[in-house]
Amino acid sequence: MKIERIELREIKLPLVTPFETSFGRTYEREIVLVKVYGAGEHGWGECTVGENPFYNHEWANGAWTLIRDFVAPMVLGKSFDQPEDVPALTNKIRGNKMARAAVECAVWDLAARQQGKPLWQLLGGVQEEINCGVSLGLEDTDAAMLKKVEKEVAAGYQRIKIKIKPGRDYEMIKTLRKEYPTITMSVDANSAYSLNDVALLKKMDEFKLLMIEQPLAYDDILDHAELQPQLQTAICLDESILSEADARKALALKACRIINVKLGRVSGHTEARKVQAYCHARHIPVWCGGMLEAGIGRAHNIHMSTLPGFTLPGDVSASKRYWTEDIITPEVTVSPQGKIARPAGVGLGYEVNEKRIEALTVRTETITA
Ligand code: OSB
Ligand code: MG
Repeated sequence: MKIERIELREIKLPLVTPFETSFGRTYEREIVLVKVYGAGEHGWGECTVGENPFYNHEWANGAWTLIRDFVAPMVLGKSFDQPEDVPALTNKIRGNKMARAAVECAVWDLAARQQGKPLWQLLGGVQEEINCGVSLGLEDTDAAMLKKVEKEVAAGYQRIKIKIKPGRDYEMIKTLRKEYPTITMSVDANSAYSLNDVALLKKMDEFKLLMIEQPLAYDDILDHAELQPQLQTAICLDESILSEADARKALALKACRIINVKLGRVSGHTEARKVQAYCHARHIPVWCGGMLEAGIGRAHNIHMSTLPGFTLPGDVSASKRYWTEDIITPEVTVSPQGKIARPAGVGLGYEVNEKRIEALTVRTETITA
């Protein structure tokens, strides 16, 4: 394979409802899209960075510059056999995995199109449908939270994840649990707590949560290893797992019992498959996390989620929960049983709506070999 041209495009896309986590509130997404060209075909990737460097070190404007100045020159014009060879072309770059993943994922789509296969087939996906949950952002009142839970339970989602932060945790979850004693529920702290909060975190065992996601620092596996044996509830690591090597360390230290795989966070499909395989061999369940992706990123997540071991419901849910109109057709829909069917078409298996993308575009840049 050889990449002849990379097009960068930034779009602005308002969320239908703002999304609040312990690190901030998002009203509108700024999304960097990547289109790669090779041998008369093209492939799409979506950079999963946030608008600011609060979830991790990366952010949209930084990712744009990094892809343009470093990732693109390292990939363009190079001959390689398969998409698995792309990470090695860019691994001189430290960190910046979401920026690198945007290009790597686009190359996977390109390879699938060149071979006339659906992406899931190229990845080795086995599941015909994927299990879906939702991630619910923070609301100021418990009444507003309850309303959101009610809506998503009625829609059929298999698991409800609630964002928590200090001051919006124990009492709020208690209220939700009282109303919904039997639904599968989890919480996500996005690193808002420390080992000083062990007593509070232990108290949450009474809610029989499926997991508590990333309670402690984003870069700290060791403190999670100290916390996990003190809790009945399973810890799931999100921010702390950037690679198969991190998964190995977290499992060796028993820092978690579940791992959230985010394509961008681990630098793309190649590494995501390694994390999945490592966990699967050790009977550690994984699930696909979300980063408020538009359709291209969402489609990549769906393909990844067909791999064995993605058994727990992920954060990948219907397009309409995020956007008045998505950038792919058909939009992603979820069945009343809370499942998404894997697409049958070539590559991503969804049509990229270039007209819609053009209308949302705030800047473009083309880089050639
Ligand atoms: O921690 O999983 C997270 C969104 C932005 C940043 C981090 C996270 C999230 C979500 C949203 O939980 C998942 C989604 O619906 O895409
Ligand atoms: Mg998370």
